[in-house]
Amino acid sequence: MAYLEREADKRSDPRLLLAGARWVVMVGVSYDSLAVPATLLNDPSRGRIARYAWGADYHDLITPRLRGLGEWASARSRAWVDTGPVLERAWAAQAGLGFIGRNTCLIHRTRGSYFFLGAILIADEIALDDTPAPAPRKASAGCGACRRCLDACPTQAFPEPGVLDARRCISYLTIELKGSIPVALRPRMGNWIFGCDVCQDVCPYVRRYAIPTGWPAFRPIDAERAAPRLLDALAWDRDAFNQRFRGTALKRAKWRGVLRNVCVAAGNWGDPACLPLLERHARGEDALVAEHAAWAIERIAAR
Ligand code: B12
Ligand code: SF4
Ligand code: SF4
Repeated sequence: MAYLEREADKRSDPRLLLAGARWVVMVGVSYDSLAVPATLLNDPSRGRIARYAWGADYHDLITPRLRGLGEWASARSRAWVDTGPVLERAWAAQAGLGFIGRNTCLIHRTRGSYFFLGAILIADEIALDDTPAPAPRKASAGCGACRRCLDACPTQAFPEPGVLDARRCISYLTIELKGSIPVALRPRMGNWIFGCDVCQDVCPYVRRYAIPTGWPAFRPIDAERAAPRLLDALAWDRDAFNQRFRGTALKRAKWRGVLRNVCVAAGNWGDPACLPLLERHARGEDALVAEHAAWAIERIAAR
């Protein structure tokens, strides 16, 4: 994630992104879908996908709408969701959308944290209408004495409350990391094959207040989109993967990245039924996938 370092100056001064920037509009778009039962998601014979990626790719859906809103408000604007060098959580907290929890997510006190953040930068003066402004919202409810996320994180990625060591985070390991997953962390990854929701799933704000998204496109078309069977996933070739996940956020990790993760999940499941497919991948041309398949075979044998 070297891009984080490269654009530090822009992150700390939005005027470097848009000359004369005067306003920041922060938007939250819920992606939570309660459609898939936890028993299915936790089934070790299935590979689990983080909720935000169950439906259509949020970049494709949200970015044009943010841009449209920016253009409507001003002749000079820029907008991003997740892709821009902007401190989305810090800005959202300042805008009153919520507080930054010990799990480092932006949490709304009556919506939880299963929502994307979008940012619009606006350079011109906005003509405000006469509608009375809503009473200023208290940004913070806060974590209080709770530390559920810190204790539940499978890879112990929080060295201290509110600080995430991304190198240990399953989200980083399954999506951002392009090379080999550290062997010591593989058994802790359980059945996650793309992203991770544990530190949000356990959060009382999420458990109490999560509401289904109003955007049908973020709902999975079926349970297989949220947690495909590992035996099916091991059999996908590049074309099958691309066809299944076209237009979703999974294309970011690409077929070989997801297959690498599927091998780890298969090793953690430990069922010998995976062996024929794993052996095929262990003999395959892709060295990265082959190494993870060999690891899984050893782990199943050790059981
Ligand atoms: C890099 C990144 C990751 C990394 C690192 C995450 C992390 N916690 O740092 C990895 C790959 C691990 C990751 C994982 C996930 N991510 Co992510 N990620 C990002 C990304 C692209 C950049 C974050 C960033 O800038 N980090 C760098 C540090 C320096 O910035 P920061 O922590 O945000 O800000 C702090 C400091 O800057 C400082 N600060 C405050 N004010 C100021 C002012 C100045 C001038 C300066 C210099 C500093 C400063 O305090 C801030 C708050 O602590 C953002 C999108 C974005 N552009 O913001 C999404 C984003 C944070 N991710 C998101 C999501 C959904 C996830 C996952 C839930 C996905 C999943 N299910 O697998 C997980 C959650 C893991 C977790 N517990 O955080 C959402 C969060 C939504 C929310 N409600 O909070 C975001 C906002 C994307 C989006 N647009 O929706 N992510
Ligand atoms: S997303 Fe998962 S691995 Fe990452 S910090 Fe949260 S619980 Fe830990
Ligand atoms: S689980 Fe508890 S400590 Fe963690 S973010 Fe939620 S309220 Fe805060």
